[in-house]
Amino acid sequence: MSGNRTFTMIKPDAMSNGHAGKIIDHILSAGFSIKAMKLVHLTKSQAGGFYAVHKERPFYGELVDFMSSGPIVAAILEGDNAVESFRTLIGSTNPEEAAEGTIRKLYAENIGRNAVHGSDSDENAAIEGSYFFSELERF
Ligand code: FUP
Repeated sequence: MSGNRTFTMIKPDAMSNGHAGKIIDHILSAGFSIKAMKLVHLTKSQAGGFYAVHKERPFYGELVDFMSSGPIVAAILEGDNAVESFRTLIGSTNPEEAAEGTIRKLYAENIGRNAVHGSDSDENAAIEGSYFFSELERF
């Protein structure tokens, strides 16, 4: 059975381009509700920890530099079949391949600066949510 929660981040490119409000509106209009949300500026070490699974990938250094380059908005979202339906809403990792109308198609700059994150499994949604929010904050 699929879960009803996922984790997202509005990344530094979308923040500095002034797209955060439109992205939140897009998410709410799609029927998700916000269970937790905060603005944070990750250190390199915190960004590296979040993306530790990609440590051996060639883009890891660039990804960590980018994700610690400015503030982000982190949030836990609730909705039916949340992980899969949110990944459909945001579109492919590479905005050039993302479907029309998806958040990445609308707001991402490129595959690295791709506006938003969405968890890829229920298990990772729980791990990622607890990376940013204490038990008290995850109501
Ligand atoms: P996604 O699940 O769509 O966020 O994509 P991945 O988990 O494959 O990648 C995580 C992040 O690494 C992406 F959001 C951006 C970055 N990345 C690159 O910079 N280059 C790549 O070729 C692939 C991913």
